[in-house]
Amino acid sequence: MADEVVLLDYWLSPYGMRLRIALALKGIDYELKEEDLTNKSPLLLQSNPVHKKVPVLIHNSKPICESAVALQYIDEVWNDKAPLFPSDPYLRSQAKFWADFVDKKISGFARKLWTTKGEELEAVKKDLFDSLKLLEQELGDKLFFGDETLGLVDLALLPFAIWFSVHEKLGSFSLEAECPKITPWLKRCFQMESVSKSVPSPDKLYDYVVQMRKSRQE
Ligand code: GS8
Repeated sequence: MADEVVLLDYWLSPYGMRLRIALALKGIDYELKEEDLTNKSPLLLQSNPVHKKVPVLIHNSKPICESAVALQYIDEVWNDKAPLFPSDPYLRSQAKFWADFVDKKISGFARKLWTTKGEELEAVKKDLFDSLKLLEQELGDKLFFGDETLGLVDLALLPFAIWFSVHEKLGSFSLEAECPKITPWLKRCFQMESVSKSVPSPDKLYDYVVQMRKSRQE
């Protein structure tokens, strides 16, 4: 039976972006169903009755929820190409640790950067840079967190790093000065077709934010 793969997603979802890149790296054809998160489809509510969130991967009619779980599923089912998890148990544990760090620590900054001001914002930025510095240490001199190729931690961090780049462009902070390895790493990621064809670039998101701000002022 040919695989039937459906992705319930929303184009701005950082978690959905992870799965889009993973499926592209593995060369899996899938049907992308864009959700309206203000009016969720019956299929989404049925497929993810617990959290009612995107992304949901549906493989041969079976739903897999939570991006971290779905990434592991993708890597196990389509294991002939582009491994996302290291095969060595210790290295695998470390990749899971840092992907979990991104979820617990880094993901929250995306909202905080928009919703805080003044001194509170300065503290948020400092906290973000401290966290990204830890990730820079983990990256070390490697091309990607997955070494020569994209791996779990690259996919976990990339969608949030795109937003940090947008903040940099908006003049909110200087990511390049504070965390000099993150921007070149992000550029390297975007040189890969699996990334550039799957997720909006920082420039596209920047234009989107500028447009949104303009339309709010009109
Ligand atoms: C997070 C999914 C999520 O927050 C994962 O898949 O890793 N831990 C989950 N999805 C958001 C869109 S991205 O901000 C979502 O579906 N929100 C809709 C809602 O909360 O109603």
